[in-house]
Formats: sequence, C-alpha cells, structure tokens
Amino acid sequence: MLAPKSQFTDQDQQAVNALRFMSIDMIERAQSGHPGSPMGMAPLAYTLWEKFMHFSPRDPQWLNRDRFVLSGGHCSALLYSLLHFNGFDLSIDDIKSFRQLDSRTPGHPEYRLTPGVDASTGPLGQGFAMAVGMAMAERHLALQYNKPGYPIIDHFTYSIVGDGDLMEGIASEAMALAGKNRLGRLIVLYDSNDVSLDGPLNLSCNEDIGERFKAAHWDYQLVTDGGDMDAIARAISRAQKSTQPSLIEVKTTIGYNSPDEGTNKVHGAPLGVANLAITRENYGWDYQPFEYPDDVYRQFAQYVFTKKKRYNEWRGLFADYQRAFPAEAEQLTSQRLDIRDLTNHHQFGDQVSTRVANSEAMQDLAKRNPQL
Ligand SMILES: Cc1ncc(C[n+]2csc(CCOP(=O)(O)OP(=O)(O)O)c2C)c(N)n1
Repeated sequence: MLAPKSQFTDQDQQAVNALRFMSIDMIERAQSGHPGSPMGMAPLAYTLWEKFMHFSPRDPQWLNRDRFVLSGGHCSALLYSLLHFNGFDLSIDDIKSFRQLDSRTPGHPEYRLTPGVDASTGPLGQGFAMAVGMAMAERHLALQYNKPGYPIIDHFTYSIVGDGDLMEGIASEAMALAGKNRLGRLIVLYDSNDVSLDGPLNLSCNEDIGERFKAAHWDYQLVTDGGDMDAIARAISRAQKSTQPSLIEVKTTIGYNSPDEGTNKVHGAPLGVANLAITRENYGWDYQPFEYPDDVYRQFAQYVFTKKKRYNEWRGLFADYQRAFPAEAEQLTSQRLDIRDLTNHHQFGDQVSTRVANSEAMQDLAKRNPQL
C-alpha cells in the first residue's frame, strides 16, 4: 500500500531549517542563548504556526487572534524567527540585536515590547499557567459577547512547553484548573526531549506526564517522531475537536542533527564554530549567517496570505456586530474601565485584609465591566 501523501513539501522542510539556522545565527552572534530546543522543536512550531494558527502580522493585537505562549522563554530565538519570517514588524536588524540591551529581541520574550509576543515568559511553568488564563478569558468573553450569528470570539490558545515547565508546581495547579473547567480550546504542545539544563531528565524526574494529565481530565496524545509534521498536524486537528484541554506530547531531539544532539551541552550555549560547521554540513545548509533564501520568505508569505481570508471575514463580522450591538462592541474594545460602581467599603483605619479589599474592588468593577 502506498503511504499517504504528505501535506508538507521540500520547501516546508527548508523553511523549518531556516527557523533552526536563524535561531542558531542569533545565538552565535550574541554568544549567548539556547539553541538546542529551537532546533528540536522547529517542525512542531512550524506546523502549528503555518498550518493552524490564525494571526495577522499587520494587526498583531487582533482581538480574535489565536493566542500563543512560548512557555519556555529561553527558546525565544525560535519565537523571534517565527515572527520575522511571518512578516511581523521585526526586522533582520532586530534579529541581529538578539540579547542586546534595549533591543526588541531580549533573551526572554516580553509582551508589548515585541509585536506578536502574547506573553512575557522565562520563569518556567508560568507561561503554561498564563495560557490557561488566556483560555479562560476566551471562554468568558465568548459567553459574554458572542450573539447568535456573531461568533466574534472563538480563538484557540496554544502553548509550547518543555520538560522544565511541567516540573514546576504552578503548571500542576493550572493543569487542574484547566481540566476542571474543560477548556477545550486550549492546546498545549509538549516539547518532550528528555533533557534539561543539567543533564538527562531522569536525573530529577521520571513521572508519567501523560497519565498525570489524563488524571486531570485532559485529552492526551503522543507523537513519537518530532520530525513527522503530518503526525503533528493530525494531532492538532484532533485536539481542536476535543471538548477537553489537550496535551500533545511530541518526542523531539534537543540540538537535532548537531554533534552534541540529545545532550544538555546544546541546551544553553552557542554551538561554537567547529560544531556549527558540522551542523551546517549535516543539514546541507550552504548559507552565510543571517542569509536565508528568497524561497523561504516566499514559502512563509504564502501561508500568511492564506490567513488573510479569515482575518478579513472577522473584520466584516465585527463591523456588523458594532452596528448591531454598539455598546457591547465599545465595551469589548475599550481600554478603559468604567469605575462608577467603585465604592468605599471601609473607613480609614479599618482592619481588613488586602485579599478581601481587592476582592470587593474587583466585584465592583465587574458590575459595569463584564470584559474583565
Ligand atoms: C522557575 C525557573 N527555574 C529555573 C529556571 C532556569 N532554567 C532555564 S531553562 C531551564 C531548563 C529547562 O529544561 P527544558 O524545559 O527541558 O528545556 P530544554 O532543555 O529542552 O531547552 C532552567 C532550569 C527558570 N527559567 N525558571
């Protein structure tokens, strides 16, 4: 029997390698950074961004864009490469300024500093928890603002997490909350490379992650080959249909195709001149640092072009919504809070915990600000 035809072409593979080499080039130039995971997870990130995620590089704050949280912020070079190739406002000079003071490409991604970055990450586990919060926000906004015939909020929240993220306590707490609330529009891809900062993962952890997530009412899938983009795409398609939050564990190789692949040597240091030369050869990558073929730019541009359709449709739908429900539309897009119901619950000098006072203020605000 013939194997089913792949939906990915040689051009896709070259674009994946461009993500790898841009990440490597940035780290090499800065003489600082984490090349291993970007190299291992480039195929899964590419599949997610190009084949599934809805975004608009011209309108990075689009209200109904799919959210993306790179929980392991140390892998930022990969995120910046994705943003650059997908046409966000992040130039090759920004890329070359990786990890320099005042640049838009700091060592760990920062929300509001870099267009297209949805969350500041770095402390492991926190990005996972922020993704859970974003999925809860999506659910809340959809319930508050969608009207029959006007599904103005219906995006997915995606996150890529690593071994270190899932070891953190905060990730367990957020996992439980997401499972309990059946956040079906939350899809987490787990870059499962069995290597962490100080060596093999099993130095500190031999937990069955899949069983843990299943116990918390998540949908769990395993992709055994992190280079198999068709398998990754099938898993994401399936996860999109689940009414539970999804964890897709993708087995990858840290520093894939470099001399020290599969070890912590490639976790947090530049490859170095000698190993980089071998890596270039292994990939057949004949380009100079920061030189990427036009074909690669064209390949990304094609995907970005196809994303315009949904964006434009949404703009049309939202324009109708604004006419039909002007008050709701204004509330949803306003950056201001209506503070008319904010009242003094206490006299100066009262003994009241900040937790209680905060809760009272939030409840007051929520009366006139259902977008909160
Ligand atoms: C809470 C927290 N503790 C420690 C660190 C330092 N740190 C950065 S990356 C890393 C290892 C992460 O391992 P993994 O998720 O497997 O990443 P990979 O080795 O695959 O790049 C550590 C311990 C951190 N960023 N946050």
